[in-house]
Amino acid sequence: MKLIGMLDSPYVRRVAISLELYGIPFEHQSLSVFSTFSEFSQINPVVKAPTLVLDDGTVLMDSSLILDYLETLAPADKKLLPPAPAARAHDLQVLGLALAACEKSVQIVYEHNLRPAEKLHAPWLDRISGQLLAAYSLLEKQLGDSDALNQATLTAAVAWSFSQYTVASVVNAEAFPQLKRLTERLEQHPAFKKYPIE
Ligand SMILES: N[C@@H](CCC(=O)N[C@@H](CS)C(=O)NCC(=O)O)C(=O)O
Repeated sequence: MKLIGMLDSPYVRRVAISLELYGIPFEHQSLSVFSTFSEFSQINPVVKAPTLVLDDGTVLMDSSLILDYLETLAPADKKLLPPAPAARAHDLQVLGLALAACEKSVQIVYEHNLRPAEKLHAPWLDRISGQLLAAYSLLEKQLGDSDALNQATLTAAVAWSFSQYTVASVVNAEAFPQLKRLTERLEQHPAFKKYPIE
């Protein structure tokens, strides 16, 4: 299978790291949704990263849907989500917060990079910055001092690294010691090192 998209996308990166942890072989094609829009559109006309092209030609998009499929392929001892309902609900709650943090960070980046400076909309920026901080505050509490490596913690760490890479001025790292500690630890894992934020 082929994973399309750049590792500076937290969504692409969480899929690449998960594939590595599952032990599923794949080819990574680092196409940009911006600078290589037309090449990307030939693979997926919707131009969303990540896109996963299966060996039979099926095209999947949206990281959570892709990971839903990959989790079915993973051997039992490598699955990244717990099957028991209560544990699953807990991890999905963490994932919802981590993915909201990714989305709000991306929205802040797009607001600054894709709009002419005179068209920046301050009330929107204030709103999404507040939402981003709300997501990280809840995530900080939910994670506690967890040391596990699973879909919830890996996505939280990928989200945190992305926010520190792109919107560090909005998210003061010192206010989120658990996220900082977890991310520093997981970024040392070989799967994270193999697929670094670009
Ligand atoms: N919910 C999606 C979000 C994916 C997403 O927004 N990816 C960005 C790159 S970080 C993208 O494709 N941007 C181009 C666009 O939305 O037109 C997921 O989990 O995969």
